[in-house]
Amino acid sequence: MESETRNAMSKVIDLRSDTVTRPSPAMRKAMAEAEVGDDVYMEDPTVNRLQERAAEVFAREAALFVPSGSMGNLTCIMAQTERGQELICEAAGHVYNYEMASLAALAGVLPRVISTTDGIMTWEQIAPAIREKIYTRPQTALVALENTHNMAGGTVYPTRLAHAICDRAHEAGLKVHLDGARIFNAAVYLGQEVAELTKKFDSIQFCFSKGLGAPVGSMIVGSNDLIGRCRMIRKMLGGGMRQVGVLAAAALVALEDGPKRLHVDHENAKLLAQGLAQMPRIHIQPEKVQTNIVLYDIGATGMSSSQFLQQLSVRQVLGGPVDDRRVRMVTHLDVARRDIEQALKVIGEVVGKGL
Ligand code: TLP
Repeated sequence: MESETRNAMSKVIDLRSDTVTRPSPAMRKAMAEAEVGDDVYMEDPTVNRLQERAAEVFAREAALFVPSGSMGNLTCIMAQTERGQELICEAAGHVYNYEMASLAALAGVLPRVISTTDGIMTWEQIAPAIREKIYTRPQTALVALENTHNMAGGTVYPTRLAHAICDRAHEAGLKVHLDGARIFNAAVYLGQEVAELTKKFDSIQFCFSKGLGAPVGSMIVGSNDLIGRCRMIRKMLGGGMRQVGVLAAAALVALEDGPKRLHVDHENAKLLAQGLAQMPRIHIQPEKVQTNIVLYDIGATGMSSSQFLQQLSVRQVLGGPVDDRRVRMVTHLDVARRDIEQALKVIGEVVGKGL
């Protein structure tokens, strides 16, 4: 009781990311009771169950549990490229900006980036970036899309557009990878199944540890052949895990229960965006918020984003900087509507007060 009171008093509203959620009581119970074995021998029954279930949900042959989204993306890139080849991705994409340049440092692949306003590439933008087949040129091997697009504010690929990119890329002899860290958010927004959204991609990576609420882990989904190659690359990267069923158990709960409540995060993000739109010196277009990520510009307040965020953090509200003017807030399982109302009150105070 005493600790509950202390928690309530010191409640921080953490909107830095949907990665910050703590495992739910159902996840903790599943973790405690998980049957385990050595997954490098492929003998962990809970991991095997999770992989089979993920393959089933995505209507694919196979799946592979990996420690993180970053390792999932890198593993898929390495499985589908050779050193010295090129990968086409969006300029604000995660694989290019937030994975320690692993695609260059470890995969030996050169990124060719395409700038867009909303993170959504079209085939018309991609086609001119494909290299000619001249032997002195690096050769394009892979196109990587991100759905939802994190740093464009959780934007969603229209399914027909993503399918068309896959079809055209395949005709051009290229593979297509999906960084689907938040693909379930996209599915909820579109009212479509993840299997439908992703059916034409050669490799898919999705995260359990974002909106779905698990503490750790991501999944690669694709053909038996792809997953066989990814298993070897995962081991090469040090990602072969042993009695990891304790984590897979939480991920199984996340996979079954997580998608059902993502619409709540989207409603909370809308509420936040609409509240922000009414504040002086904050620039945001709330109609552009599609899922659980809210980006807004605080430049007109005269504060930098780090100064602004510092003012919020002393009042127990946390967000993250995108750049000097822009701030990102992400809704998730551990924030309720009343937390958003409180965050708006605090932001209103800070904006009203200025520096
Ligand atoms: N994103 C994190 C940060 O790294 C920015 C966040 O807080 O949003 N793909 C996408 C689209 C992601 O947003 C992330 C994480 C990853 C891959 C990597 O996942 P992890 O953190 O599990 O390696």
